[in-house]
Amino acid sequence: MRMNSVALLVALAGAVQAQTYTPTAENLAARQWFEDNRFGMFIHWGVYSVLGDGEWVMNNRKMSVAEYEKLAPQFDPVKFNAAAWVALAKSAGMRYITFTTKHHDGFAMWGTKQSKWNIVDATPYHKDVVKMLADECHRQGIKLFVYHSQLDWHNPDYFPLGQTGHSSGRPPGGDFNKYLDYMDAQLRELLTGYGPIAGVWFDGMWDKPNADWQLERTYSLIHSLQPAALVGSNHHRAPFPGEDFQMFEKDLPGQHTQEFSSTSVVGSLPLETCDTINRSWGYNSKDNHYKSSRELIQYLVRAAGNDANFLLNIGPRPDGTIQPEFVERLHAMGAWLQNNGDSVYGTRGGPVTPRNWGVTTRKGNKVYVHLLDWQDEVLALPKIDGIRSARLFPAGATVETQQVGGATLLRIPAAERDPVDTIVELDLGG
Ligand code: JFZ
Repeated sequence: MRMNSVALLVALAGAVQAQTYTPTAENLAARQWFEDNRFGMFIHWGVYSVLGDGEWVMNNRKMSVAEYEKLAPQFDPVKFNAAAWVALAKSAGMRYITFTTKHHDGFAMWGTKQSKWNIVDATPYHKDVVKMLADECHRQGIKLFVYHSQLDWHNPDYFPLGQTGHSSGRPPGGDFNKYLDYMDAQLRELLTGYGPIAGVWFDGMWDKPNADWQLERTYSLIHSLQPAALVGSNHHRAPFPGEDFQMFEKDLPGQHTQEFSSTSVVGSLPLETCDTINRSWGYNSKDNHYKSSRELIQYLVRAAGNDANFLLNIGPRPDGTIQPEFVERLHAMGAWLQNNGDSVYGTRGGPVTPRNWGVTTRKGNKVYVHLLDWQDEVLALPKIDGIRSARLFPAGATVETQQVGGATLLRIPAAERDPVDTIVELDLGG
């Protein structure tokens, strides 16, 4: 009787184990690196950039594959300068780049051998920009993640169709398993020919949420080729086994400000949230709704206070240049991080949960209180014990604190407040 239940338990544990993904030590170290570095550059760039109307233009304008393929001969980014792009990311204080290797239009930004629908074979440029970018990232010490769309509006084997891509004119009857083989073969190329890849940022599974994506097969392929590569997917659901970070789009974790993330749950993996500088991911020549540098810096700080990274997007122009409105804001963020970065990099979400007035971050025995939107002289926090000193960061002026009942009061005269972020560093000693 007893033996039987033990045997049952062993069998159950085995079954659970089969579905449990155990990250390697180097993967766990990479997760820590990811959380410590907090700020990355998202780049949406592809043949769609030619039309200057965002990365969804094929679907939005109901273009057929044949019509859309005419964009490739027009995509000739002669001014693309990988060194300058990577240097721009670094000057913004960004520590990694997530690049669209393949978006929903299926176009490969590297010289894939799986299809001629790629930048080397189908454009007059004939160069492998993923290779150029990867080499430059490695040279300048920035990590490279690859964005990869599981949704594909171009490949005839992406069938049955999901919620999008219905005007592409592909004949019905493709073989989805063949498509998944194709995707894995492309991922194998990216994970073997381009040096260390920091991670894979999947997107598009939401197009066919109930299809058998064979995630375990794809995820274990990635981890077998590069164990430290962090897998994440923009599916807006709780993480699946084999994923190493969880992402939120245009949303701080758990805030549910976007309709598509209303059901997302914050799990225990490292978190990342992404957003745009204007309102477009891919280059959009008419979109001039730029966020201010202040808003972008505050978003980065709020992300850190929510224990999340911030992946901020640029959509370069089709000639390979980056518009001045983006460059200007990135430089402003970099300048701010030069002075204040110690309160962001290497931190985790702090002891006070995010509030309307701002957030807290922590690192070792230091707590950083970030006042982002606070007009009054005194701020009351839930009581923080053991404060040895409180000072403005980085300037150093002492901040008066007072413990009153269940609260810790900070007094910051108006003259000492910073319109972007007033940072108070609390030293908890110990
Ligand atoms: C996706 C892409 O479609 C978009 O082009 C861009 O790359 C962005 C970063 O990711 O956008 C999404 C993904 C999921 C939903 C909405 C937009 N969704 O689930 O509603």
